[in-house]
Amino acid sequence: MNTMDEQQPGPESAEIGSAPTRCGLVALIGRPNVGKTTLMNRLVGEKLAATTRRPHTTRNRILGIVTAADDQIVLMDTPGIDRERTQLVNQVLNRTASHALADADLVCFLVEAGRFDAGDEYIERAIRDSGRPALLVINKIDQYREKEALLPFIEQRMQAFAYAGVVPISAHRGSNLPGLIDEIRAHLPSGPFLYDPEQLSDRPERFRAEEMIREAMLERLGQEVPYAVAVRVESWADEPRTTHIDAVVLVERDSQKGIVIGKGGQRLKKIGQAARVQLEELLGRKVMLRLTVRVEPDWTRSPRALRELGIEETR
Ligand SMILES: Nc1nc2c(ncn2[C@@H]2O[C@H](COP(=O)(O)OP(=O)(O)OP(=O)(O)O)[C@@H](O)[C@H]2O)c(=O)[nH]1
Ligand SMILES: [Mg+2]
Repeated sequence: MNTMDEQQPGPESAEIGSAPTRCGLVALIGRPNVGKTTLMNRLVGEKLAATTRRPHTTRNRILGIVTAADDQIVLMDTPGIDRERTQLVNQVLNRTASHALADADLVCFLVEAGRFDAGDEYIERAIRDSGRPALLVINKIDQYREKEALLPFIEQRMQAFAYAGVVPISAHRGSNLPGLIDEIRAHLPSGPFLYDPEQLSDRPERFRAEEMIREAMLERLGQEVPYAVAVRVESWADEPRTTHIDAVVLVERDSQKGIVIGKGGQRLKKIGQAARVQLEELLGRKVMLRLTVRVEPDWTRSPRALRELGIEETR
């Protein structure tokens, strides 16, 4: 006798059109540069936010929405948590991540394969204190050679905290992302969708454009300009053939302005060219981009300037 058959409802009990849905807020939490945004962009299948080789790239909570059949995963990308942050801008970033943690139905704690330091421990403690269920997501396995060390590492972490699951991935290569999605789905609460199934993010195109410009810029600056750069789109005009975008790059000091502009304006030109290519891909049309660099002294220290730039505690 097949017991499976017995458990299936007969045709008379089918609930047509009323399949129960699942939906949850899933926070991507981790140290700066572990690959949180790369993972969100990959899972959503579009570039929603900037990713760079530098730490402290993400400055806002950004939602990435993945809807498939009866499940909706609302990913919350967050700024990397840095336990040694002292500047105002950095404290704001840490708080944004903490709020996301408090709001989450499930936490994906991202770590880098082969590296677990005091910064990760600090975050693990915060997750434990939050009382949220968490998956340990071990990223960048593509560049990790000592695979035999992975099991002892996982055992060690499971002793420190009762993770609901452990998933090794490569966000960059896309390895084991279906495995991660399955693991997330298994922990989603039942409930109605929070967003339209067609929607991919809570952010407008303008925000994505600013992110693309910022990414093009950060990738082309050395360490001389720390994180004191921000981008603001000041005007946007969709004309029949072309979209005209004017954006300003804000820096804190004249010396930084010179660095961004480069000799004879060469660096700014290259930044603009790279950003334009990305913007044309995003919008699917021709883009004319005008970039201006402006000095706004000490914006990273001014609560008002941070707010105006959209760098605020989002929840
Ligand atoms: N080799 C490898 N590199 C990766 C992987 N995932 C992300 N990266 C790289 O790691 C760097 C940081 O990625 P981000 O996605 O910006 O990291 P983040 O955690 O969002 O960083 P913050 O926003 O600064 O907190 C980028 O250069 C990515 O290309 C991966 O699976 N393998
Ligand atoms: Mg990021």
